[in-house]
Amino acid sequence: MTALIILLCVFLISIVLVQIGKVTELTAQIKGEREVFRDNSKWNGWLSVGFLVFFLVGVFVSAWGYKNEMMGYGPHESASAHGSMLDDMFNITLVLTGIVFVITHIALFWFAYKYRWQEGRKAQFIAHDNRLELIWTAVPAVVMTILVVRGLNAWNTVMADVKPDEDYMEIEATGQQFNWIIRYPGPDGKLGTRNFKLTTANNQLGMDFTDPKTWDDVLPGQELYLPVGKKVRVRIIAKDVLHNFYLPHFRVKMDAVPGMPTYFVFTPIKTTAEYRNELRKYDDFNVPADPADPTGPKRWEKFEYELACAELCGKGHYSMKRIFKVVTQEEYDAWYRKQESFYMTQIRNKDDDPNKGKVLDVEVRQRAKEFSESVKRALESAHASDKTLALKYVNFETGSANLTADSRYELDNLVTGMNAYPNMMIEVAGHTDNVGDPASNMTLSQARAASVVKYLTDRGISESRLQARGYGDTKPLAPNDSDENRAKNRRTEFTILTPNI
Ligand SMILES: [Cu+2]
Repeated sequence: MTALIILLCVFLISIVLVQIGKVTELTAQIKGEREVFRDNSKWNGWLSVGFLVFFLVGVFVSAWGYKNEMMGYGPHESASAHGSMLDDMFNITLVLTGIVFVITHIALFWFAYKYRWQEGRKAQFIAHDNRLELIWTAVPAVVMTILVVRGLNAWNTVMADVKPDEDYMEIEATGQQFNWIIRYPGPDGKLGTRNFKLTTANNQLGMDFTDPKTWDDVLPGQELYLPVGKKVRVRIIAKDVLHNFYLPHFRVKMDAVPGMPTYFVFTPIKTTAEYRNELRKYDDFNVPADPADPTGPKRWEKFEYELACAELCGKGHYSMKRIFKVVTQEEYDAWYRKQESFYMTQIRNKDDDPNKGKVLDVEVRQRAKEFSESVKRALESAHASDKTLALKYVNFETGSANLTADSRYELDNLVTGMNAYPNMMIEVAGHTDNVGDPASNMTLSQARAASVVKYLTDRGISESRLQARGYGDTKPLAPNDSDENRAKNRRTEFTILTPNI
């Protein structure tokens, strides 16, 4: 129906226009062609001026109306140290081209009015004018030079890599269809080596676990944190197709190219909370975030810094969104402490661990710390049951009392503990499962406890502080009904005999 009415209107308007044309022709015949031509020229001149005013006013009114959508202005101020530099560049270009735009439009339409056809006026032809040529060549050249020099300066500042002695943190972003895998270095501050040939379903980044730097690397969950005011260098990598690492609020945008690592360095200067507080001032952000829930949180309260992929990389492109929370250093440290090493939690001692069967330095350090803490706790405890501690990493060769090479780490911790508490006396106890003959189990467990005691006395601990005792299969921790339980029952323990230290 609407379409029909529109068609009808168009038809009627065309008829009116045709009729006006006919009337004009008739008047021309009556009044004389020349007079009509002069009137038309005058009208066209005035219409040009009218259009000029209407157009320029419209341009400024709409620019004012949309000012809050412009980058670097109002709610769209940059949240990174270099961001305002880029915004300023856009704004200076906008102002300069804006001035040219206004002048050329005024000139165009004002000239159309001023030099409209008039009786007896003749056009003047200028074939060549050196002065004019010079002006309209030199002025744009100077303006362009200023813009280009500023642009180059901004480019060099924004794209500069970190200097070797600078304080910064490095993270890695790997784009793949369809998510970003973000890697943080562990406490060593260094990201471990990668090799694409090592990529498996469990090791999607192809991290090289023979490199100790990978052992503490962290792959955080959905929530990513950055400390405010800290320079961040992002290594950007793509696994499959082109992606683009885009953090619009920080004015960070860099292609992720397969086979060619890129990077971007930026410093967040506003925490998420500070940015929300700024948005709060604007009406646009004081509406409910979810229109279906009018009493729910406002838009400014739900604001988050987003990471997007700005390359149309495939069907699931939109789902590459991630959230970066910018927080104070203390909040960041608290979050970072909760993160666990990917290697230690997902790979260690599984089939694809190249270090399977080896004790790593970090584990030696970690176990030493845990050991001394548990001895301290046992000494402080009033309960007799807390005084017995397992020597979890002390093992023997099958069927013999010979200690395995790796047992020394924990036994050295025990030596350290005995030296730290010179009055501490202990009983070392050997236990077996119920496989085999009870009498020989008893003998074996006794021999194993004695092996441990010998290790300690060899390292200078007085024999008077040590007792070795074999319990055979008489004190199982669990019923000997499964391999798992039998493994639990085969154990070496020590009990602190001195009640108070
Ligand atoms: Cu993508």
